[in-house]
Amino acid sequence: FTSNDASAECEAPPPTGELEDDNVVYFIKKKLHVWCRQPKGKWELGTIQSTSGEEASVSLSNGNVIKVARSELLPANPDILEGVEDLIQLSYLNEPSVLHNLQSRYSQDMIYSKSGPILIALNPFKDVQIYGDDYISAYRQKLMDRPHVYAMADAAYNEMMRDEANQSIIISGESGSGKTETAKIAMQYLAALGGGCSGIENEVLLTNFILEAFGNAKTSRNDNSSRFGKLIEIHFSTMGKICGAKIQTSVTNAALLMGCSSHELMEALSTHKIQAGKDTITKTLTLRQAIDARDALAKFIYASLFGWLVEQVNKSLEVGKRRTGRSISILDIYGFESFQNNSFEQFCINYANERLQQHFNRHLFKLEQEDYELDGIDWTKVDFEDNQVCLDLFEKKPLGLLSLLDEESNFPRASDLTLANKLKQHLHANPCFKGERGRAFSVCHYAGEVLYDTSGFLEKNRDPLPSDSIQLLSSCSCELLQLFTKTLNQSQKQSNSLYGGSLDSQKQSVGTKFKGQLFKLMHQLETTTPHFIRCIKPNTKQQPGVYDEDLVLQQLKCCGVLEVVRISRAGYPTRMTHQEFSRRYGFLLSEANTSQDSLSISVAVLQQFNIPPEMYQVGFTKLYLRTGQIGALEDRRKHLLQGILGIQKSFRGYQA
Ligand code: AOV
Ligand code: MG
Repeated sequence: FTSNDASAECEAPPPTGELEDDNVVYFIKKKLHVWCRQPKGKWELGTIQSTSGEEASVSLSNGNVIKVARSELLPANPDILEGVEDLIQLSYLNEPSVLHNLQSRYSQDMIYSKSGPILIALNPFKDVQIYGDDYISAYRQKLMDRPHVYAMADAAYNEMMRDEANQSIIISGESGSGKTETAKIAMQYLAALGGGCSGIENEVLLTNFILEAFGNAKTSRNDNSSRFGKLIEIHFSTMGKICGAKIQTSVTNAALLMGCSSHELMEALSTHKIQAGKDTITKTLTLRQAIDARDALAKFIYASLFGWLVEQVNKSLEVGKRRTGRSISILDIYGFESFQNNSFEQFCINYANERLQQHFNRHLFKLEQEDYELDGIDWTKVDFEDNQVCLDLFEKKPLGLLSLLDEESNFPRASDLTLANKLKQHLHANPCFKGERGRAFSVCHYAGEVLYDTSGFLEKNRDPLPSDSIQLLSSCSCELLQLFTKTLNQSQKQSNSLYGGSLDSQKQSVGTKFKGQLFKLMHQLETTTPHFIRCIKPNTKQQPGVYDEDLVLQQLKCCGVLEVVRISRAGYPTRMTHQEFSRRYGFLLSEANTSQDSLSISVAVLQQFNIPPEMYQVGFTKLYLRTGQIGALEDRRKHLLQGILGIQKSFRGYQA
C-alpha cells in the first residue's frame, strides 16, 4: 500500500504560506483545516468543501456550511502542532494561528511561550503555582525546559558566566501586563542562583518593596501600577555570586523611556508654562491653572525625592564598586502606545520603542545569521526589513521631526499649526511620514501607524520648570528640597555652557534631552547580550481565565511579536537534524533506501515529495525548511500511520 498511496500524493503541490490557487485544491482534497473569518472578525476553524471563482463553501466545526470570499480564509496548522511551545514551530504563522496557539496554552495555565528567542508572558491574574524554590532548582538542573522567566534568566546567567559578557533582560508590554512581576520573578531566580554569604541578594529583592511603596499607585489599568521605570543592574563576582546592584530611574533619564512618570512630569510642567509671564501674574491664574501649577511643583518634589531614595538604596547595595563585566540588567520598560488622541508623550515613547525595535531586529537577525553560517547555509537568502527609515524621520538633522520641533520651539510666535505645516513641508518625502488635516500628522511605526496631534507639542518641548518655582524651592527651609534645587540649577548651568552662545540656548529642549538619554541607554544596552520578554495582558478586567482575542492581537502587533514571526518567516523556521528528519519521515519513501545515511535518506524524502529546492536548505547538521513545508509531510505521515493502524486493527479482529 505504501507505494500507491505515496505516489498518488506526489501529484499534489505542497502547501506554502497562504491559500494560493493550487493549494486550495490540496486543502479540499486532504480536508485540511482552514481559518475562516466570521462577519464580526472572529476566526473559526473549518474545512473547504468547494470553490467557485473567488468564493468558497466552508464547513465550520459547528456543522454549519457557509459561503465566504476566499480572501477570508487562511490555512490552519495540522493537529500535531496544537499548542506548541515556540510559535516559530508553527507551519502557518498567520494571526489566527498564533492567537489560537497562545490561547490553547493559556487555557491550560501555560502562560509562557516562545516566539523564537523572545519569551511571551501572558498575565494569568492568578497564582499559577510555577514559581518557588522547587521550580528554581528544576530549571537550574535542566530538569524542566518549558518556556519560563526562570529559563530565560538561567540562559542570561549561563551566557554571562560563559562569555564574561554583560547581559540584559528587556521587559516590555502595556500597563498591567505584568512587567514588574516578571522583573521580580527574574530577580528572584538570579538571587537564588547568585546567593552567597553576603546576603546582598536578599537586599536586592527587598529594594522592590521600598521602591514600590513610593513609586507605585493604583490606576484604572493596574491596581499596583509602577509610576516609574527602572533599569536594575545586578553585578556578579567571578564565582557567579551577586556582589552588588544598581538601580537607575532609568526620573528624567529612563523615566522618559518608561512613559508613566515622564508622562505625568511633562504634563504637569507644560501646564506650568502659562504662569511664566514677564511679571508675577499669579493672580491671573484660573483655579484650574493654579491646580496645575501646584501639581507640577508637587510632582517635581516627589520625583526628586524618589530619585534621592534610589540613590540611597544604590549606596546601600554597592558592596564593591568593581565592575566585573558580569552583570545582568533588567529593564522594566514602557511599551509602544497608540490611542485615539496621541500627543507629545506618545511621540517620545514611540520614538524610544522604535529605537529599541531596531536593537531587537538587529539582534534577531544576527542570531539567525550566526546559526545559518555555522551550519553552512546561504544566509543571503534571508532578508528582513530595517526600520532605519522611520528612525531617520525622527533623528535626521536638520530635517527630522526632532530638529524641526526644536527649531519651531525657538520661534516665539510659532504655533502648533505652524509646526504641523513645517513638518508637512519638509518631511513629506519620507515614506514613514504622512501629513494629515490641520494640526495632525501620522508616522508609520514598526508596530503600526499612529496619528499625532501637534496640540501642545511646542509647549511640552520647551521648558520643564519655570524659574519662579525654582526660586520658591530654594527659599524653602527643608534641606532635601534645597539639595534638589541645587542639582537642578547645576544641570541647567551645564546645559547652558554646552549650548552657550546661541539665542535658543536657555535650556535643552525636552525632545533633545530625551534623545540624548535614549542614546545613552541604547549605548549601555549595546554592551550587553539582550534577552527579550514581551508581557501580554489578556483582558482589561484584571481577571483570570479571560482571553480577549482582539486585545491580545493588538498587543502582539504593537510589541513586535508578529514582526519577529515575520522575520523568522523570511528564513527557515523549521529546523531538524538529519537524524530526526530521516527517522520521522524515512519510512514514507516508496522505494526502500538501502543507504543507512540519514542525510541521503532526508534528501530522498524531499525529492520524492517534490519539495521545491527554494523551500529548503541542507546544512552540515540540520535540514532547514521554509514555512508550511513540514505540515505537508506531517499530513502524509499521519495518513500512512492511520492506514497501518487500520490494517493492524482489522488484522487483530480477524485473529479474534
Ligand atoms: P506592569 O508592571 O506591566 O504594569 P504588574 O507587573 O504590576 O504590571 O502586574 C499587574 C498585576 O498582574 C499584578 O499586580 C498581579 O496581580 C498580576 N500578575 C502579573 N504577572 C503575574 C504572574 N506571573 N502571576 C500572577 N499574577 C501576575 V505598569 O508598571 O502599570 O505598566 O505601570
Ligand atoms: Mg510596573
